[in-house]
Amino acid sequence: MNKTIIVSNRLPLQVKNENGDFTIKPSVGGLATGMKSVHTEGNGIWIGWSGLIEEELNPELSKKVDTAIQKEKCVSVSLTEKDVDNFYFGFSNKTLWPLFHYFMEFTEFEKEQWVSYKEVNQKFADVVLENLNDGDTVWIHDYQLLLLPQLIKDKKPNISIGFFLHIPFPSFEIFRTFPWREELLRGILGADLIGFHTYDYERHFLSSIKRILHLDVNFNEITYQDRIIKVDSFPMGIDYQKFYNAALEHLAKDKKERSELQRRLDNHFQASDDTKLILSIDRLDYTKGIPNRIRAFEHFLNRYPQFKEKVRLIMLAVPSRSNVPQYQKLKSETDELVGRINGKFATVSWTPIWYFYRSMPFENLIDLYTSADIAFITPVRDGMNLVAKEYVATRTQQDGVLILSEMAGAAKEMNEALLINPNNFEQIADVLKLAIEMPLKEQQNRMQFLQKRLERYSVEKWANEFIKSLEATKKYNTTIAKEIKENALDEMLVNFKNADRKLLFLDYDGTLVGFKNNPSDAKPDEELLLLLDKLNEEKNTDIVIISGRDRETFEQWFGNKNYNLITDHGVWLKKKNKDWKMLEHIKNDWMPNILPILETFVDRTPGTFVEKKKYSLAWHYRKADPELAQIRTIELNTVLTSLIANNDLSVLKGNKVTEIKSSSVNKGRAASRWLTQANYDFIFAIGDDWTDEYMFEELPDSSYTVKVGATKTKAKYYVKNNKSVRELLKSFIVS
Ligand code: GDG
Repeated sequence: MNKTIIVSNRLPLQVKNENGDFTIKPSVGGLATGMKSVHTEGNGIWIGWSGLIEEELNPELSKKVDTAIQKEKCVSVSLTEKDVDNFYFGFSNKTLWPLFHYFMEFTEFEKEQWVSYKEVNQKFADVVLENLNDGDTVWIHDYQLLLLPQLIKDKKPNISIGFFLHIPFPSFEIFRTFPWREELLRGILGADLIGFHTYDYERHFLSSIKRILHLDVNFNEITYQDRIIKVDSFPMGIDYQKFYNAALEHLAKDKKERSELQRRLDNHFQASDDTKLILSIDRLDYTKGIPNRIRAFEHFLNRYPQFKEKVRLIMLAVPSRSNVPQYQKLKSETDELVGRINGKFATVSWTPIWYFYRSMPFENLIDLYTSADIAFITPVRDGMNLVAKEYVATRTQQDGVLILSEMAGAAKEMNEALLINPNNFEQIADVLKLAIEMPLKEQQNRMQFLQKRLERYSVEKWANEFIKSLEATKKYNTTIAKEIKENALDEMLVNFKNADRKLLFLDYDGTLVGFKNNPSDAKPDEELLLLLDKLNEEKNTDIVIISGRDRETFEQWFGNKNYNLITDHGVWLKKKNKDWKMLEHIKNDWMPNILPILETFVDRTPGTFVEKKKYSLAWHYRKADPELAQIRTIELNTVLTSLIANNDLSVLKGNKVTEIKSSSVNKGRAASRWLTQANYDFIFAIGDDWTDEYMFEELPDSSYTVKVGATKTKAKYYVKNNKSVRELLKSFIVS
């Protein structure tokens, strides 16, 4: 039975070592809840680190722990203390975490830690591969395991792999500073589906893919090696019912059953009728904007002194990564700030900030959520932020106000919250006042909208949507052409040998030679000429180089050769031992009208130029900014629409080039015309570009049509790149 393997840095378990006695409890975090159905279905397993280091365990204990972990359908990856220091506290939390959250000043680039990151990703890969069977699906989570997708894909190319990043993906301008950027991106590209919380992170990622790896991206699909990789956004939800029901139960409790914390909160409300409680909950992390929040609250008390002794900020900061120096500094800064502000404003009966530096049991979390009039969530950068969503889910009376930083991923789907810029203290002070004074009706209106969406798009739904989308990529990748190798290649060569009359159509740019920044630099090299000479001498074999290039260029390059040539997309033909002949009589009186338009595009798009051919005009944008070029091509198409219809022209979108030419010529027509000359029983055509699709489409079904690069095509087969084209052509040489 096929299964899903979930992989994350930590297992969803709490393993405690108390003097050699181990207790294992499933942890109840959002991710574990969301993945529950995926994890428990069939033979599903979860692979990750248990939290115990190798040094803590002898072989006997280790076995004991593993057995207990297995009972929870989990498998542990064993890590040493050094691994944890360098891979987790080091590279994950001193490099990737700050860099991806735009904290460049905290980012360390240490080679030793990078090496450890690679080694630990390999350790994870080894455990996954040990537990993997054909037909299984793997879902990898988060920034600690960015290299894992490719490590698995290398060994098991047919396994379907999903990857989800829980933190932001930064803008290209930030990501480009990372020394091992290519390797990291290629690591992620081992996945078939790559998920982010928001569209912004998705487009930042795609932008890096285009600019750093120069890969083709078509909307949200990346063509890479022989696969199409899908990139999409899946905003993670929460276990809505769990929070909603816990809040209902909490409110139904009578006084005696209430927790100590709740009793203290109740006392606060007894102080006066118009008292308000403002709540924040987060891990003590510099991304969460804790010092900013405290300063903004100070600013609020100064600006609106009427709220002194009425409002209180209750701040729960959960200890986190306290081995990392930046976190220690943040802790002292927070302590100091809270101390200073409480010292400055406190009265005998009131302290403005209640600050807890600890984690609390779930029950207390619910006490806080249900008691707070306002949730005050102000990260300076946050992948999603689930606390904001949890607060909303506990508001069973639909009262309460959510103030949320627009820098949190959650802000994208929580428009009814009061959105703030965490660096704008004036705005925050005004918004706090607005929240305190917001009429109940308005609170309820906003809450209703927020709750509806959260209830619908729960964490379970999130997980299922991701898996559904991953399933869909499987079908997708089987519909693209097959790579021509092994059996298919052998069969083709046998047919070639046995055929009486053979025909090979060969496209030039991007097929026989690679792309150069300047088209005139793509001259045939010695190796290619030798290969073409040999093919040309094969018995009963016609080779035809069929190209959009102009006659003059081919004459210059191949004038002393005896090849069959078709140029200008099919306008000119030169047969072996014959002179050039015009196949189509084409007008080019349209060119003076179109050229100035293209020139305005060149002026506005750095790195582009127009190639003036005899029968067509080509606008090349290989060296331009890929995103700008994409926008400009759409724009150009719109501008040309009416002109091309009136002049019987067509616009061809080639490989980083848009070409305008007469509709009545194309490689398909030229190829069909060639076929009428003889009775070929073996036909082969190879090309890389849209212009070659006409040829693939027109040739008889029995032909071998081959695309260079694994993209959507009408061809039956593909080869990876120019190098493989030459290898393939060599195999036709018999004599
Ligand atoms: C990362 C991304 C993204 C907090 N204190 C206590 C406690 N919590 C629970 C909350 C909430 C969770 O921890 C915190 O989740 P966040 O989403 O707010 O933040 P990160 O930990 O930074 O998570 C983040 C998330 O991944 C998911 O993709 O949203 O952007 O940074 O569920 O309730 N739970 C208990 N006691 C506490 O004291 N029991």
